[in-house]
Amino acid sequence: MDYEHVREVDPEVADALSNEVTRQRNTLAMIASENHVSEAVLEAQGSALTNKYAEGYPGKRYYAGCEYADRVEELAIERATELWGADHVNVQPHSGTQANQAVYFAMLEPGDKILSMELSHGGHLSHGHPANFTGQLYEVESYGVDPETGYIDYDELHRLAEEFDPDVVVSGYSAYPRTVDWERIQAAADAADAYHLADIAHITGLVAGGAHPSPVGVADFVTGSTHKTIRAGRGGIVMCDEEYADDIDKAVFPGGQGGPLMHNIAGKAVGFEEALQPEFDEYADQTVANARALSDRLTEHGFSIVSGGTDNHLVLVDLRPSHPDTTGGDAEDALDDVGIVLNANTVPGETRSAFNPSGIRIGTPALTTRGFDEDDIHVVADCISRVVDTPDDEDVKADVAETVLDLCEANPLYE
Ligand code: DSN
Repeated sequence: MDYEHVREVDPEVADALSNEVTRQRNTLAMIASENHVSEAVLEAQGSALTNKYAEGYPGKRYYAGCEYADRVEELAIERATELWGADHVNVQPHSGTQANQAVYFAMLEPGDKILSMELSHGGHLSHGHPANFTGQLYEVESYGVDPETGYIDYDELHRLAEEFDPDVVVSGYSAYPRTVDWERIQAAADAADAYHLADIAHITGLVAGGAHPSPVGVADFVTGSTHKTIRAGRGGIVMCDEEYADDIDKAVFPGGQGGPLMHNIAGKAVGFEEALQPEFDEYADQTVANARALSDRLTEHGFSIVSGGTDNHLVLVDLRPSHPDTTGGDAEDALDDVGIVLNANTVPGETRSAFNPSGIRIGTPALTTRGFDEDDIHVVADCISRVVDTPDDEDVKADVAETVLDLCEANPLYE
């Protein structure tokens, strides 16, 4: 990846692009929402389809010359339908947030009510945060996890649904490490005669690979991102029953977006084809096995894991019991210094700020793509523990940085 054409025109950007590839090769990407797509997906996203305007849908475009755009979008839709089994799929949302926006725009009026997970308990900005359009257009009530167990408090969620009487209940999370019981959330939505939007952004790949139960066929709407655990081109997706198909399509275009990003839709099609291969189920299972191995090993090192473990691709560590003087930001910075890239994260019962919270969120999707197994993950957990225990010890950091490089070289990326 030497970006020779870019280099001829713009050496500064070429340097940044190749430095980014080197950074990804030589560091451990443990941000739970990130992954490494294949070179096939990269190529599709860098294709000439970026030049094409294709407002509308396959066979019903507002511009000429869309025959190949149509083919690519039809393939993305067919493959998504096979992967997740929904009646209707829209692959045009530019992101997961815009997928959610389409559902709200299709089904709600300004002032309607959303019941969703509190951000610091694992929710998402686009589920009703005051700084997001959702928090400004709609009335929002939050549910959360049980402070003792770290699991969703489904009884309280049900009670809130009856009391608040929402128009939509949102499930699906950004920092929740446990299996979601879609049926119990559907029961709460039914009790309020509300729609149920399941945002599976983080776990699209786990659901497609059979490593997490699917909300398709339970919730009215299922949204997601296409570049996280599913490892396809960057963007979003909306799935729904046939009865909502027209409303959703109109809400995506022309309701919320103009021309679709056809090059990214090509990347989605290619990534979905990869995810349809039998190996992808093994990838999904290994991602979860690696997260469990990480959680178990960090527990042995004395870390406090929110909910006591994980059922999915991420581990949420509350640093307060084991490292009361270390913030999530301190840990993020010290680990970044040695090539372990993750993010500081709020934890349930947060006592610091969203900007410098008390936890770290650690994900295994990208390392699993590189071929890491449980033994490798144990080494990574040992590295995390050493650095967080002694964030200012430069000798420890130098030693860990060497181990990180060894792991990267043993599991190469974009050779
Ligand atoms: N930025 C994503 C995450 O890290 O969870 C969500 O959009």
